[in-house]
Amino acid sequence: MIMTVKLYDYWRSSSAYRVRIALNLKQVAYDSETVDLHPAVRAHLSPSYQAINAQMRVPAVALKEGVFGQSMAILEWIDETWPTPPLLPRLPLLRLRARAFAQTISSDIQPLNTPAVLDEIRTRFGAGQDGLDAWYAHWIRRGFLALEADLPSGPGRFLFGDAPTLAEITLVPQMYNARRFNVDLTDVPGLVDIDAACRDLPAFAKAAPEAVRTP
Ligand SMILES: N[C@@H](CCC(=O)N[C@@H](CS)C(=O)NCC(=O)O)C(=O)O
Repeated sequence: MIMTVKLYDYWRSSSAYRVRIALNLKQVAYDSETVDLHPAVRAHLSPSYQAINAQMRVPAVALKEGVFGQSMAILEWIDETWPTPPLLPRLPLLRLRARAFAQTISSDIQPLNTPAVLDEIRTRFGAGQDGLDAWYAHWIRRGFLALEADLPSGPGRFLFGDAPTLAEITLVPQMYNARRFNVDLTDVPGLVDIDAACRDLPAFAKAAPEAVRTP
């Protein structure tokens, strides 16, 4: 299928980073349109972006049928539209585990640390920078320690064999956030190893924030 996807994107958004990785793994070309989330700009809250994406978040994909947000739904759409290479393992039990791993990050970590939530804690409850940093690290560490305690032990370089899945696609951007905010990773060595192995792959390297950085 010949098609170029338009992606509403921001270089530092971990949710958009997931979609960039998946599109690269599938070798699907995309045009990135920056929605500047920087606190001094907050373009995602502008009326013009709200008219495009009522959720006022990135990522979103613009298709001829409309604009659609939510990175995990977009990842599934990508996998269903371009089935090769698959983003999930073959066996149902491993698919369950890969999805659960990904959702620990996409449902239990990232939503608590997104700018909208941090802004509310700051403005409504008066949290200072130390409090915000502690909050941020708390949710990453709680999720990461759970993932580390239950890492799959099958053969292969990655979590579920010799190819990355939804699990790694969500892990690597969250590890980026953890490093960016100096979260202690010394007791999650398995996650650190998987992250490093993934970042060696061209599809992950090309999607990295430093590789797609906009001013
Ligand atoms: N569940 C959404 C989360 C999207 C999300 O929170 N994106 C962040 C950037 S990583 C965002 O746009 N935040 C804007 C805000 O918090 O106001 C998804 O997976 O796409």
